[in-house]
Amino acid sequence: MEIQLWRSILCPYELAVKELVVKFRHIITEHRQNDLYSPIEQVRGRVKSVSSILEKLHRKNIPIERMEEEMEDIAGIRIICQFEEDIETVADLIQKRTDMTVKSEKNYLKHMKQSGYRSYHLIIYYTVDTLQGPKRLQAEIQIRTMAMNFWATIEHSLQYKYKGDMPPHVAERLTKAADAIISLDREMSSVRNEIMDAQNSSQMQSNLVKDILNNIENLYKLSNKREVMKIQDEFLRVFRTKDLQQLQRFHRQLDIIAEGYRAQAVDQKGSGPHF
Ligand code: 0O2
Repeated sequence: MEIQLWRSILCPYELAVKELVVKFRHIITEHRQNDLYSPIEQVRGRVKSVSSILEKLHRKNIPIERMEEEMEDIAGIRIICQFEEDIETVADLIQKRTDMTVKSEKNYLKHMKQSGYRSYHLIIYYTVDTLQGPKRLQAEIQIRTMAMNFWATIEHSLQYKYKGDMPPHVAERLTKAADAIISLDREMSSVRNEIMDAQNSSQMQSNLVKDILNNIENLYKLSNKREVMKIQDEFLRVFRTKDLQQLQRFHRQLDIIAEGYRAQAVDQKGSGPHF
């Protein structure tokens, strides 16, 4: 196939990957802005390289004309979660969306691959708007924990190095490592609530500080500078106490003062900046 033709075939997939990455990253943002724990930690995306497409077509005996129907992972999204429990939450979230339709699912958590590979895969239909009109295409979403991703990345590199002919001693080590990953995920799940609490508090503090500094900055423009300096000193004092409740109280009081001057911080939960 000519290079130009590959480009035009892959172009909508590039758009789909970009859009999907933005949408999933926005889920992280929405959670964090609302002081909520995000089940998604990281999102990455890629369009399969031409050489990797050709290799898979050959391996699976797929005629090139059937490529778009039969190859489900030309567009690929990888969602990384902190805990195994988050994987199901994310899968549910995807099921409920109106802008993507789930075609099929593969649960390699319940049914680990012989290699030791664990991950949750969803194939979705997703429509992009192109110059030629709307185009419905398929994308693969892989959802896994950081630990599972670590294992899969290493194993993938070794598969590439040994070209499917992995020496038994390496395969054995990978199997042992896969067991260790299962234990690690289990251990992390057992302290999940404590970790989530700590992360929520830290996110809440970060949102409060952002809001307070915005208010102080706005007040500085609108009210008595000496008063604002005093507020700033008080903020630093409260901040140094590391007491979230004190910080919340200070935030509420400052909000009332700022309201009086119509200098409230721009709503972090949605509305854009005022002109
Ligand atoms: P790449 O380079 O990641 O794009 P198959 O290729 O037949 O194994 P199938 O039936 O198309 O896969 O779907 P499946 O099993 O859901 O696998 C699709 C993708 O999952 C693979 O894409 C890998 O990314 C990942 N994957 C599946 N099995 C393994 C495994 O044992 N180890 C690792 N590291 N990753 C795996 P590609 O096309 O193989 O490659």
